[in-house]
Amino acid sequence: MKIDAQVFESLVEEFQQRVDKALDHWLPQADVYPLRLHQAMRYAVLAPGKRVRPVLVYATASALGIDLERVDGAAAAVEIIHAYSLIHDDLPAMDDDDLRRGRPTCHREFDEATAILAGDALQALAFYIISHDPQMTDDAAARLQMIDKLALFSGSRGMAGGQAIDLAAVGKTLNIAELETMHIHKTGALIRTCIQLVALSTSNLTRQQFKALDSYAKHIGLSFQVQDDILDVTGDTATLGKTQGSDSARNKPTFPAIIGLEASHEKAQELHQNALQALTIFGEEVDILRYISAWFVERKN
Ligand code: GRG
Repeated sequence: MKIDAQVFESLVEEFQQRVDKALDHWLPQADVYPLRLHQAMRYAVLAPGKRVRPVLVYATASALGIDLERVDGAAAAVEIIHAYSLIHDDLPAMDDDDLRRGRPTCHREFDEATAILAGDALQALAFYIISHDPQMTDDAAARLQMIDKLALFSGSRGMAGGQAIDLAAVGKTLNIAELETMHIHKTGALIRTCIQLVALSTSNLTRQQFKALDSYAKHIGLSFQVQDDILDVTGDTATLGKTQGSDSARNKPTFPAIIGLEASHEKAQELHQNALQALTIFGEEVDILRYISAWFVERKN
């Protein structure tokens, strides 16, 4: 399919709606016992997020000619892991935030214990989906590898580890390499997982193609975070749906704080170009991924 800006926008919408259906399917209904926990899980996951990780999953699958049914489970699982990380990140023990996705954070809407449990239960649910979804793969070894990747990239050597580095860095001076290491783990690892899960759902990908896609994912994972740091300075709370300026208020190391705003924009552009460079072995079938990279550095929320 030939992609232009309008087609891209409608595909993003289609993918967002598609994952919302999958999420609704996998999340326990709000009237199922224990009610309050299930309500909190649905509240956090189904809140209006951008769904960039599921969009990346579907976009990669469509670029590679993989049926979208095969990756519905992966799309739901990565979004659920992401939602759990947001719930826990907002807790008083971590960032202590009141606003998320334009709504009160989970612990504000419910209570702290329920929010902790909702995050815990969501993490378990993501692994349940990967281990149970019959559409993902017929190959038990591939399914095990998907579980392995999700565990590795979301755990202490991935996202949760990045969060630990982040919490330890508050009020400290990091150099740019240390800042990148933190973000590569905290944000980049889950973005890489999106592509890895899709790659595991097909046997038609060469080693060279896989490496190219992984390199693309590494670059957009970091560019997404650079842009996030920029928006913390230049965005507004209403558009962001979370409290603007909270990173600098908490004295967190960010790209603008370390290299300045202009150099941060340049860094984001450089990462975008590197991501495009990684895709040069492919043709226009992966144009959707090129558009995603541009979206990551141009987004306003
Ligand atoms: C393991 C507790 C724990 C946390 C992991 C990912 C993370 C660390 C914390 C979330 C907070 C944060 C600001 C992370 C950086 C990644 C990021 C930019 C998250 C926001 O993601 P978006 O913009 O959010 O995709 P929406 O709401 O659109 O889904």
